[in-house]
Amino acid sequence: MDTAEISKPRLVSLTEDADKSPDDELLQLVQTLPKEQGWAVSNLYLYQDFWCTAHFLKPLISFQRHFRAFDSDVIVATFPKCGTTWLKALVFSTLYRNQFARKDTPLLSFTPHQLVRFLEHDLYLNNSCPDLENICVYKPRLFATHVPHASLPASVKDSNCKIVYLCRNPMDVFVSLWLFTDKLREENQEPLSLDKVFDKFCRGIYIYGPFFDQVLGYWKASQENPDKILFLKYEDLKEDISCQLKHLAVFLGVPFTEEEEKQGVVEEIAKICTFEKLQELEVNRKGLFITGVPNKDFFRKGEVGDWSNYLTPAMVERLEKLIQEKLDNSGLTFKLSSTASDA
Ligand code: PAP
Repeated sequence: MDTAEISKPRLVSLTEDADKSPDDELLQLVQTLPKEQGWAVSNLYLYQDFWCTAHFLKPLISFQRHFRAFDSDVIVATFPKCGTTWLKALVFSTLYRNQFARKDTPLLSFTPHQLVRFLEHDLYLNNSCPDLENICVYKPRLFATHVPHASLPASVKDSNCKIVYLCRNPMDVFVSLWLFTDKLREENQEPLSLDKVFDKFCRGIYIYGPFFDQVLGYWKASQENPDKILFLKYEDLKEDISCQLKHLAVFLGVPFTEEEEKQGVVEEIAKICTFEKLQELEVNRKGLFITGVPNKDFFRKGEVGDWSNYLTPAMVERLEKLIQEKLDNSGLTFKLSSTASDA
């Protein structure tokens, strides 16, 4: 393999030391991992049973080796395109609501991804031991990750830190992933073939995939330890955000007081975090995310059931079968449209 694959990102130079040669240890590891072509350009490597790019292996391993969780930490965990941006905004606004005037919420000036930073592909990207105490302006510390439960650092699993996990129905996740990834391709590249990427998605080949393994990993862990892991669904947030926000606040140990409820604080937080509100903010319309992706690409449609505008009946049938097969006897169900009941 080419060493550049480890050290250089595909879109922009992410790191000041991107041209430094990577550890031999890492190179050796990558050479032993099963490899598949990714959806856009980068190859994917199967590391600890999930797919990831060579470039993100180094920060991922640093996160796994060096991160020490505090009991007070909160970690937002998601599979990509399950509503990460929304969940970051909601948890940030709920947890820190008494640390700033709501009319001056930092969400007006910073993107949710700047306020709640990813551990493995942001904080540990350029630094194997970032100074998290100083980086985290608000306390308790709040982080984000896409890493599967089984691969989280031991201190996250063994401490009393809390994890808020958000999942979404796989049909909408797939469409969101496909349209997002299609924007990442180089100008001279063909558009991503829906058939090809759909087949890869069904075979679990996407960054952080397989989807079902990750979702079920967090689902089972949340069932075993509901005080530690709160398992939320995008469709439920869409259906009744106030109820879900109250539930979230109780889980985080900062329940809304009667006074706050009377003052409409819950509704205010829900409103500033809506797709429409966040999408129209200048900070989310301009600038680039750390990987070089435009911030605006994190706001596409934000609906339940948009898959029906893209997937063929054969694709729907294949995914429905997969959902049935993978979730059988797990007790986990997904709502596939805003009007349907759970499937
Ligand atoms: P990430 O996991 O790559 O960080 P994530 O935020 O999960 O990104 O993905 C963006 C999706 O969340 C988009 O879904 P769509 O393609 O189906 O439209 C985006 O529109 C949606 N999204 C972003 N912000 C919100 C929000 N405030 N409310 C609801 N959905 C949102």
